[in-house]
Amino acid sequence: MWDLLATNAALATMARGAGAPYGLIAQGALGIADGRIAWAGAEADLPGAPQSLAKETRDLDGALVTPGLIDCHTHLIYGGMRAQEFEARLLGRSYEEIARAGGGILSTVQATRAASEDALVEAALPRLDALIAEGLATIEIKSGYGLDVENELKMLRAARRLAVERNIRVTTTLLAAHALPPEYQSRADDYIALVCDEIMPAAHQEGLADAVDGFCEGIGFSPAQIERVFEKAASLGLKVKLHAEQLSDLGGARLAARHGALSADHLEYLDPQDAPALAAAGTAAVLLPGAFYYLRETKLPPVDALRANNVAIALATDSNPGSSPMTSLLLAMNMGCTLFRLTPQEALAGVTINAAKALGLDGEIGSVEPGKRADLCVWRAAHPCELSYTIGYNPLKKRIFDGII
Ligand code: DI6
Ligand code: FE
Repeated sequence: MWDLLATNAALATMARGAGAPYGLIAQGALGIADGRIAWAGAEADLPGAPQSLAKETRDLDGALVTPGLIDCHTHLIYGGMRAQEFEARLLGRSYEEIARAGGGILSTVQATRAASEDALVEAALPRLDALIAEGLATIEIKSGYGLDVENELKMLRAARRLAVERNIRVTTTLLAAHALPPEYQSRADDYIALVCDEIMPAAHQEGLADAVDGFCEGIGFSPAQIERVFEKAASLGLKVKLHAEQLSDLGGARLAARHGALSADHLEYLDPQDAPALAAAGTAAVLLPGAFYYLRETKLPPVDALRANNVAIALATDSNPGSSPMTSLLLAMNMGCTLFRLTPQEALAGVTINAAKALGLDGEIGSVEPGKRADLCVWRAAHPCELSYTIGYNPLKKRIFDGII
């Protein structure tokens, strides 16, 4: 006996290999038991009379049901904000210029170090609530504004606590190799040693890091330095991912693929010839149109090459105080379509099944299929392309997390 049977739904299952676009089942039904999807298919194929199958049945009145949304790349935990930097950029200074002058990421590092764990949680909750209001079920949250043992761990603990404060799944990523902390100026290799010898082992020992990330960039770390981070992560059994080719092409995506990374993220400056390496490694491409938009980038990620090589394309907010102060996955979907020319189907896959793949969780979440967690959204929409179509309109009717409405 299932806990719940929902009938009369338009199911956008987003199941891989489904024949119909979006894996759409027009007159669909869905059984939920023990927080998981027990059955999903055409109502006509239900294995019995509805009342005999579940303790409770609900008629969804033809509403659209999708997987719960997944934001697979965020920096949601941080102290302070950077509205003045936004203003400075409008007065003519560039993002890189500000970063090199000790502003940018480093100003957030200062504010994050000064904040208590409680304060970080309090500051992040309103941002998280904005995402949840649009159907978020799972969020990846990175450290990277602490840049020492104590503060990186503080950020990761704050991230984990969000899953206690709200009904969501949180995955955490150690991004200690995000920027060079001021006390290590001109000693980048020594800082990488600290990351490898102290920060990463400490985070791992406390079970605070589900993965390890780095910023491979002129204003970040070199491929050789990132490689040291990746090698250490592998020795601890931690998965890796990389901020690659955001502002220039240092070959980060190739490096990520060589290390079997879960994802390579940003990728505006990706050489199209590197797409096959991502595909062969099963490394997802995470596109972040919010940062592209906010930095007024003009170089487009090579979407055609990613598509042609069947690289899984995910979309995320990159929610952070500097380059993407955005807390809307629906807006990321719209921007993915308007700016990167993704189709609405690719955009929805980008925040469901492919985002799950980017987190290594596509066996558990990301599609409406038997066995997966019952994370679902019920929308005031007749067709899934509507989710990418509007700007600033929220059609969410109900959110189901782990089987609970
Ligand atoms: N790339 C980004 O877009 C964020 N981090 C990164 O490596 C920006 C972080 C910030 O500006 O605070
Ligand atoms: Fe980022």
